[in-house]
Amino acid sequence: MNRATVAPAPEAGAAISDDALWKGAAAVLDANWERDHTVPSRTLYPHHWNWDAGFIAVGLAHHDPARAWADLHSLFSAQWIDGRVPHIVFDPDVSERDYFPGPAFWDSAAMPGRLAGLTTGIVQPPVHALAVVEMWRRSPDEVELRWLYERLAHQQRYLLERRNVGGAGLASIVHPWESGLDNSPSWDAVLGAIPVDLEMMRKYRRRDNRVANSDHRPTDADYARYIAIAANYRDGGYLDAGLIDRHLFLVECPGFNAILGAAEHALAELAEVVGADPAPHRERASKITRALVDTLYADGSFRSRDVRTGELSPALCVNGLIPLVLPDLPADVVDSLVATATSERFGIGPLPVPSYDRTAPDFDRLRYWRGPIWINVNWLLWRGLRTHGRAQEAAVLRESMLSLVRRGGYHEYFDPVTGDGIGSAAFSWTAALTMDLLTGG
Ligand code: 2M8
Repeated sequence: MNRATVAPAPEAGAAISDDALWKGAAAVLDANWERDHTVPSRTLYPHHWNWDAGFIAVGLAHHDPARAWADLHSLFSAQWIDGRVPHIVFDPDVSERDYFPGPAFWDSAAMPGRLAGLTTGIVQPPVHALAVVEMWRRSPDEVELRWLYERLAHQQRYLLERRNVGGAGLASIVHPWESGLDNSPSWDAVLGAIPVDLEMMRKYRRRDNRVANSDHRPTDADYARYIAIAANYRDGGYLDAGLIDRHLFLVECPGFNAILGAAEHALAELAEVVGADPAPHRERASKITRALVDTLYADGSFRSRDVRTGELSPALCVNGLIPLVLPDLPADVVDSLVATATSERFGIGPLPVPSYDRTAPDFDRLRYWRGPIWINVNWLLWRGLRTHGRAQEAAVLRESMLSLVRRGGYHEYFDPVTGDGIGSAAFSWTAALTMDLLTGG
């Protein structure tokens, strides 16, 4: 596939049939396929990303299942010895100049814990088991399933054991990038205590701002902190022991942990297929749900927690609604999450849920994870609503996601006021999840 190929976005406002929407999504996934994996976007993200691969595999399971299995196979081939699955697996054929921070910054080749490939040393939310259930349902491949099951379970053990920094049975993230919601207001309080060294940004050159509108991206101050936090973790050899004494960013994110719990439920299903014992997965899943409710639930939604201070973030962000994906969430908690999701703060309706509380004074409709609408998190909420029998809200959310893509194209994110597409125009997870939405899941 020619690297320059970018699938055309549907014309804004055009009445697009489901068939045309499907074909457009397939064209994006085909154009973004590279040898043994799908890139999130040709322009902004030319490597193999961790949680993107999970969402993309859900769409590929409909469109080209062999590619879904191959994509996850190549991602998990880069799993580290301790079980972590890196947040980026770098394509050795892509120039260091085409993404920052690239392999030279992460220096994973020097790390004894790495097994194969040039990678980062941080992780992302473990959505892959959810995707594998869908892949198995639509196009079973027993050899691949067995291969992946072991590695998925190893990933869970890494997150639940080595990352249980706070001791409550939840995984801590060590970097905002690990949440997938990079510049979410969820981290503002924690980041506020970390000094900004803008000199650092003169030493490095960001590439994202050269290929995307800088008003839609994280600021230089954000990036200076991202680099400082990543460098600190890297300089400690990416080791997790003793992090509490030497790392400033340690956060329990409700979205990350809800996905971790949902992954245990998915692994219980997969365990039955491969002849393993599903019971430990179910036990771990219910422990995670309990820990989430006991530790991160406050005032009708979930908040992230600074593990060093024990403080809950005051910011009400979309990650606080993601625990809806947990089937064993208590009914009163489900009710309050649905109430928040349908309130003026997030307002499931003509438009899907934004990434941040619409009524917050610093709601920013254009800046990345500080307001814009993202399809992947809405897709998780859609699954959660169906899990809890909220068919009506689920149907409204599905239709609002589809009409957004029909109008704006397969964009990376969307303006929560106008519905216009922003960010990368031919974005893989938007295309992949559109396919799943079209089939009704
Ligand atoms: C965004 O994050 C990357 C860093 O991982 C970046 O801004 O360069 C996020 O939206 C993240 O969730 C996503 O996985 C990644 C690739 O699509 O882009």
